[in-house]
Amino acid sequence: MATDPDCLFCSIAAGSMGVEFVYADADVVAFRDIAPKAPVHLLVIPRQHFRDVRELAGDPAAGAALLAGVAAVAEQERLPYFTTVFNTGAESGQSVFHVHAHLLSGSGQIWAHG
Ligand code: D5M
Repeated sequence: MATDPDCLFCSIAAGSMGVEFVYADADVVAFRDIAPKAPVHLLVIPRQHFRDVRELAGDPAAGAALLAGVAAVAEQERLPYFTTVFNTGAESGQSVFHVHAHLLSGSGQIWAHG
């Protein structure tokens, strides 16, 4: 499995940063965003390193596993609705170049992440 020793989210996924996982399986981990933009703001990431959603698209099984992880987290956290955002490229607001799904929910509002 490809990981990048210089990548923050690879280190988080490896468990070496002490970040608490809300959810984990063989392919993905989920944890709380450090700067939440909604009452529920989780990040769901593959254990394997992909720079962004474009690179992830080159591995359909990994892409499907990430989406399955998003659904599993939502089910576990009993979220009846949620918004999922993939920022792609610095101009979009992507600041960590390890693909991650923002999962936002709560308070009956529509949440976006810029
Ligand atoms: O989203 C990257 C997100 O990652 C941003 O919302 C902050 C979050 N972040 C950065 N470092 C951490 C740690 N250490 N724990 C939890 N969350 C973190 P982007 O779409 O790239 O802007």
